[in-house]
Amino acid sequence: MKTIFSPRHAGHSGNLELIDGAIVPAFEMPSRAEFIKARIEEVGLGPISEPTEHDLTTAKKVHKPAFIDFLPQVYPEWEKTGRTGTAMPFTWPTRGLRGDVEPKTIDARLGFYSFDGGATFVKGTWNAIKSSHDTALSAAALVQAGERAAFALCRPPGHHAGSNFMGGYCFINNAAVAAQWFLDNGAKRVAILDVDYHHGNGTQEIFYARADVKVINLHADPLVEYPFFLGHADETGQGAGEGFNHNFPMPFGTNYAEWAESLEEGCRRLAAYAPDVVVVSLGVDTFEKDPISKFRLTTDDYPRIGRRIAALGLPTLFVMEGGYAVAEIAVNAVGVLQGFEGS
Ligand code: SP5
Ligand code: ZN
Repeated sequence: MKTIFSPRHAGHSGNLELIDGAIVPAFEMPSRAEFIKARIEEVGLGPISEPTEHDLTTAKKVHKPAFIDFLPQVYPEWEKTGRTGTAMPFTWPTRGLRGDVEPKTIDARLGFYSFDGGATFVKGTWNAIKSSHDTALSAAALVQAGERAAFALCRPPGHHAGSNFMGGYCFINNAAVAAQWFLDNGAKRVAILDVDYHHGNGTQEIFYARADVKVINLHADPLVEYPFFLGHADETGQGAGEGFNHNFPMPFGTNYAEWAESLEEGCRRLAAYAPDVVVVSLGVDTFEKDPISKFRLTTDDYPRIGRRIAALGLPTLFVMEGGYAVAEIAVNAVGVLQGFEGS
């Protein structure tokens, strides 16, 4: 399987986040992608190449154009205030506040375009976001050109980013952009299978009223886990999209035998949709030793996930999402891809 990877991800580095009541170095860090790249080379998964540049036309179909235009402005505007370090929001237009008037200052606009404080910027962040977006589209083009599968080693991740907001380490929703790109290039139906530990709230929101993208999410129950405010089983889509969104929330402590029941039902519904292509939002934060998560999958389980996805028999684009047990995520993420390839 071919991999697309950009060294430009590394400029998104040194960010801080608020977690457990403290400001700490962000768990979403450059070594994540570097370990995965090294593991691909170690096991000989296949060639690794850099993305080509893609314009933001497709991104502006799944996101509001003004939101996409905001992202490259963030750090220059932050610096104009005389600040350095990590740019992050601290006020959000939640219930009872105006979400329809874009304010003018950088602090206000950061809050306006996010749902939490988890999408933070340093000087190299926009360049990394753009490279991650280009990585997804370059890998999608490989599948479009006839590869059975390809791996977009995206960093930063994307599945928490919605049509008009960032959050949860995510800025542009790489999987959603890739799905839209497949539709714009001949696919009639696309399925997104999100196996990250956290609900892919951004992906769900983007496609919620659409029947041309089926979204299947396996994740920790939002009653007790981030992102808390979306991801329940009764969210099945709306309007033309009714019946095209499928959530499988699971309790803390879920092991592979239990998780695989949701995967099986998700795959059954996916196959019934008969999509032209599958986009897998590949998070490996379901791992038992993940530092911010509470499922119990083990390293041996990840190739099993890959084998089940391969059994769908469909062209497949893997898009990297979360996973924070830094050394192990490489073995686990590449384990899914090896399992897909039959090893
Ligand atoms: C792409 C992705 O996986 N984003 C995840 C963002 C999670 N942000 C909030 C995490 C809160 C974790 N709380 C538990 C901490 C245990 N010490
Ligand atoms: Zn996650």
